[in-house]
Amino acid sequence: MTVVAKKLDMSAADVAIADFYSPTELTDGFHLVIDALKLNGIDTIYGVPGIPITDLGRMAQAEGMRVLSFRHEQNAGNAAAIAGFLTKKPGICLTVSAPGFLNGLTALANATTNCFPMILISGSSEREIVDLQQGDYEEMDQLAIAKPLCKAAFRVLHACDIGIGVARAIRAAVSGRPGGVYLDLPAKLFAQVIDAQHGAKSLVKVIDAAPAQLPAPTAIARALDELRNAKRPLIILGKGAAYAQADDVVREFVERSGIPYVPMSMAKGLLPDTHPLSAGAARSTALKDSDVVLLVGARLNWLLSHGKGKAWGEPGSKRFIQIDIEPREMDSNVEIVAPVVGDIGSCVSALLDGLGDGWKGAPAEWVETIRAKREANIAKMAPKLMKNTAPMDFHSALGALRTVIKERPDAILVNEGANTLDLARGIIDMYQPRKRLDVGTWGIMGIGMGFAIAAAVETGKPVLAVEGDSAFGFSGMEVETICRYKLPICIVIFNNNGIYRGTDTDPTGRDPATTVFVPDSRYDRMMEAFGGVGAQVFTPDELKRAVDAAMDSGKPTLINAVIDPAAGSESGNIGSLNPQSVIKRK
Ligand code: ADP
Ligand code: TZD
Ligand code: MG
Repeated sequence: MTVVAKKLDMSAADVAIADFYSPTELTDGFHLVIDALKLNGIDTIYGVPGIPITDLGRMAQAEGMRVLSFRHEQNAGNAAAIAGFLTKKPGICLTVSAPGFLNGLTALANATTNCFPMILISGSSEREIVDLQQGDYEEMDQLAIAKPLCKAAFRVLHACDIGIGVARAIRAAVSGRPGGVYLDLPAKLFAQVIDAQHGAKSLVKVIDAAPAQLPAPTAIARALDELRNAKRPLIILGKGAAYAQADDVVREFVERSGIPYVPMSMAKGLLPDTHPLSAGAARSTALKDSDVVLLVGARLNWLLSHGKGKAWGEPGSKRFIQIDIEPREMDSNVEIVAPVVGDIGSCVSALLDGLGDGWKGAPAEWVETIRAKREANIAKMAPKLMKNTAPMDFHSALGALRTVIKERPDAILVNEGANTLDLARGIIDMYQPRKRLDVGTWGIMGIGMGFAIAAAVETGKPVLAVEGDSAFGFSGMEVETICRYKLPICIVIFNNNGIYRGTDTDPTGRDPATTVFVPDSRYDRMMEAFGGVGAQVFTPDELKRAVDAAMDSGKPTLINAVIDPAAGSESGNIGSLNPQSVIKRK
């Protein structure tokens, strides 16, 4: 009793009285939540404190967990989401009720969309009052609101159910297709006291949270038949393949099969982008002219033009094989002639075994076509990356950062923006798996600082965050968090004075245009305000030197890279998605 009573801040007299009446040791909701997380190997929480979870954070820290406090829940949620992607354990985001919960919910929905495992744990108000809508402090029916936006949502009402609640949340987040889970913990739960032994017994250590899912032998045989009959086979690696951490077997399969591959954005580096079979720089040709396409942890969503249309060449020219853990992903956009349902490690191993000694390699003519196209495209791009003049454009600035990552392949690259994103994705080669973290399936702005912080915390590696000036603004206040925890993060702002470009004007002459910001802003001074290092650079050489200094020092650094405001194009590479008005008004 005494130990627990002290944690509850009882006076000495209260403790004596409690000891007299109750010989057994007690525990409470706070401690059971912490014990349940720790029992399952979860050691880090990202969140924002407040009623009713302030003490939960404090106690978790006191119990040895890493608890990182953010300035806004959305950034804490993004941190939790990417922690999930990097570690295959659910990242935990902890928020207060209604507004804090809603701020975290965007990140939860984004995690679910991207198939990242995370658990949003929010404190909530009194059920009796919420359900009668009597106006409690931060009243909101959070469970109902979360449900349609995540993979699963649970509420725990009794302290003795915390163990099961946490276990269900963990299993739901990481098993099958990973995703976001909401766990609703009402204020009253935390202070509920139960017998400590009973409490300890109620905890559940989740066994085999994400069990291997073996593909059916017939599915493997069907897929191999398709590959054997292909004249122009192509592999597309998606972020599911990066998440799966089956790096060796994926690499072996690509190399043994000799089939060219295109990495999706966050799968870059699974094999080095400089690999002879990489078709990254020949993407258009590879998509258009291939005849059999093997998708590995990549969905045929908008990022792959839904598997149809001009990007994929002649209608009917393609046969798709798809490896995915989610059976319902098959035929979501076009017919999948060889669905392979299972986890990527097991499926790719089975394909590799099936290639056997009889596999003759991919047709040489096709491999050569892709190689030639890739080399031609790389040669065409090269001079643009080498200019060393001011003002910088995207290409010349990215040329410098490309060299930084080549020299520091274990650094993690976080990337968001429009031009800053699309051009960096093409220009900066990645050399190791799970080193490129970006806006993902939704193309969402605001992931930058949350991703950067969690990447540094979870991996201990240096982080380079390449940010459009608009993109950075969505999570910019977290530079204080970066300074507070002294994280080895170097932020480079591509400052072109606005969204896409900094040159638009309001035709009426009244206000700034909708896409422009205060010109020549000094974002570097934001970092200096909190004790970090700030720098402003005008040329690629200056940029390279400043980034190298930051990465060598490991100090929080923000580099304001001045980019020609006229250099960008509307929406980067995806301007065609903008609807066009046909109405002309005078
Ligand atoms: P990208 O954006 O890189 O194309 P997507 O997010 O569209 O990637 O696709 C990732 C896919 O990977 C999802 O359909 C998901 O179900 C799948 N996936 C995630 N983890 C695994 C795994 N371990 N085994 C098999 N498939 C997985
Ligand atoms: N809000 C959210 C949450 N996500 C979004 N994707 C957008 C708004 C729309 N949007 C984009 O798609 S890119 C972008 C916005 C606002 C910013 C582009 O400006 P930037 O990049 O400065 O970050 P460039 O280099 O100037 O193109
Ligand atoms: Mg910009």
